[in-house]
Amino acid sequence: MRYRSFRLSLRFVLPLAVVLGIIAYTVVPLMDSMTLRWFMRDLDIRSQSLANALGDPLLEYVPKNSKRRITQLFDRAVQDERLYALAFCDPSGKVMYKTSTYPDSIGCWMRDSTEKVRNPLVKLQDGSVHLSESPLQRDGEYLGKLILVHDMSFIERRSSDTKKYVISLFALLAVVISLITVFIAHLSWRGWVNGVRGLLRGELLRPSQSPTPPELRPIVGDLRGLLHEINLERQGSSSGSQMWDPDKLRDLLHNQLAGDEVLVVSNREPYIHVATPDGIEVRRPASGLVTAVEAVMRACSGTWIAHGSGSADRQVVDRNDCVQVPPANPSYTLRRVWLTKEEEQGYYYGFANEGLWPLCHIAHVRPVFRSTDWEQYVAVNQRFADAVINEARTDDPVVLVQDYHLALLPRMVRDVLPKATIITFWHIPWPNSESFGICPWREEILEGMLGSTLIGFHTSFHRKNFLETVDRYLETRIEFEASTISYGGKLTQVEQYPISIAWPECEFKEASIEECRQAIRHELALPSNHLLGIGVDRLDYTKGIIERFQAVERLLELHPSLIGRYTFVQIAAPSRSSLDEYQNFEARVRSLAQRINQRFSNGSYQPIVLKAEHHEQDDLQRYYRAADVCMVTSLHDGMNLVAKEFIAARDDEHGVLILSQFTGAARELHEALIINPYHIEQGAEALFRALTMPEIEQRERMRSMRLLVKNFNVYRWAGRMLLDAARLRQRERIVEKIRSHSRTPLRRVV
Ligand code: ADQ
Repeated sequence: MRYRSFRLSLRFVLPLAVVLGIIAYTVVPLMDSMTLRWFMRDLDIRSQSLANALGDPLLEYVPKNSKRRITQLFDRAVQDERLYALAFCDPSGKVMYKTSTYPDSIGCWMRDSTEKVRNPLVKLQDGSVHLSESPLQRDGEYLGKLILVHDMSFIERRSSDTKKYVISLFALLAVVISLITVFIAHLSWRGWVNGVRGLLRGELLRPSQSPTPPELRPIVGDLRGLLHEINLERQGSSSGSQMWDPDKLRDLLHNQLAGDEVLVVSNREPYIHVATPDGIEVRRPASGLVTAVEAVMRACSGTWIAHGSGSADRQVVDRNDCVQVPPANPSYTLRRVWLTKEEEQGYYYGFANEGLWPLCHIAHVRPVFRSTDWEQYVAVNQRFADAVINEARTDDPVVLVQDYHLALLPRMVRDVLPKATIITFWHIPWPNSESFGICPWREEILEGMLGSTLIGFHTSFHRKNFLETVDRYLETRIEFEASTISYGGKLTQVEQYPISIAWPECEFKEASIEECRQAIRHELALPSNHLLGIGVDRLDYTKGIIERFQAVERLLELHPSLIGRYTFVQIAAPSRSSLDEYQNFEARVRSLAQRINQRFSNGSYQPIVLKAEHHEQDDLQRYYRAADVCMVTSLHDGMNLVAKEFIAARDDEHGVLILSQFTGAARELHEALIINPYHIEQGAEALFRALTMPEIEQRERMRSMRLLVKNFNVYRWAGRMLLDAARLRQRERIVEKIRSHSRTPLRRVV
């Protein structure tokens, strides 16, 4: 209380002191000099008119040397209270006539002893006087001069009076200003305090509840983000500081989910059986989703339901369409769903990859939406949902739904298994609400997804885009602070879970970095000290492969010394090749590589080596370990696991990662060289910087990124999601118990 009144009085005193200070140090001196100048000008005019008035009588009396008359004239004149004294000097500078008041020290005034013109203001013992002189002439003959001495004390009196008035006026003004300041400050402080209080209570964080004052809007946004981050951090830390690994994930499933049944459902299967002339081969598809989720499934067993797309898939399944995987060391069940060619065309190639994929990625390829594709999409989602329902042994399984191919499935499963805990993870970006609004079936997609208990995105940006999209197109209740959506009486939590990779366990004991460097250079017929860049992607227009090649070309233009010394290897797994867009893209990639190679080739030297084929993981590791630089230049990417795989592969803490700012990974891997892939010059500069980066800098950057990827690995990604699911599940069970109790009639107490 005392502090508050002190603050209030401070708010009053402070402006007052400021205004008074200004008066004392600037206004008063300024005013003094101004009034003095005014009065001096007045006195000069006045002296001139007095001298004129005295001129005629003097012209008469001076030649006659009439001392009595002149003295009388002077005495009459000095009766004016302001005229203090008068004197008349002859041409030789001698005082001839003067009033008794005329100070001797003035003499004939004009010049002092050093012959300098005197200041008209002279200080005498009694005060200051003002001097002026006026020559007396008759017919061109100089008779002498009249000296007029004016008393200045009246000026000082007037000046001090004026000073008093002005100071009082300013002081009054200062008081009024201070009071107004205090009043306004008080009002706005109250507004702020209420605003901030509301903010902290969360009122302003819920836009639907009360309008946010404009000045608090930026803070509200920041605070919302911060609260969410803190929440996530709290959840992360509550899950233990120990590093996440398969054992910890297994423990979590046993302890938190009490060994509940886990079902994964995705379009892509983790193992594809392919018929070859040499028999059946098992392949791992080039897919970020598979890379991540497979590691989790190995840890927690359960069943993975996916489209059986391999030519020999049917040959290896049992009568329930299941096969145990991984083939070398089976630890979970793969249940295959069979699709006809038409279904695959409409649902997978059509709606998912010609519609939703370009819709969610800003890569300037127009999405195509066809009603026939949509019908297949609905039908196939139902097929997968039926498979989940059939596989479920309990009525409340934990179902992990993967990606944009299965957006309708959560609602379909929820309708049959209302107690299921459904976690949907969206592996690709979520666009802003305007962009998503292009989809003719936007409401259906959103409703389908809201059948989930939990929806995950890689970044907070995509999470917010999703909340805003739902807010715009569906009648829901959204708690932005808690990141929940209430729709049709069901609550969906929306969170960000940045995906990652499984940190390599063996730390690459088989082949050292040096062995990999030499082996790969040997295979490519390059000298052992040749500089090597690497890119690893599916052949997809979102990955920025064209821009990457252009950056290599620009690098060689700018630094011709690198021609013949630097080669870029692009490993590109063919993907969705039956779509025109992808065929065109592949053709463009090939022809660009060819053009650049022709331009810079020299003997056997080619700056770009394009390996448009699938590679096994071990092979990819060798390339990662052999390269000096890895380029990830996606035009838009949910996360991008290649960036993390490269980092994990570099146990020598060398090598530089060039990373597009439009990947989710760029939000975590700050020590990479972050670039805008559309800016070709920037890409070329980053390449040059990477190739010439001192070892110590490479080490520092790589060490920091390795620590992050090691700790924030895929087990943590899955663990955090499952922990959240366990909490939500627990809450649902409690709510269910309360409901069933309230339905039981109370026993009458007799
Ligand atoms: P993808 O678009 O498939 O994944 P990404 O994250 O880069 O992209 O993962 C690609 C995976 O395929 C990596 O594990 C890589 O090693 C592998 N791969 C790439 N080219 C290969 C090749 N030629 N041969 C063999 N393997 C190859 C989607 C989203 C991403 C998100 C992931 C995971 O588009 O943004 O990071 O899901 O959520």
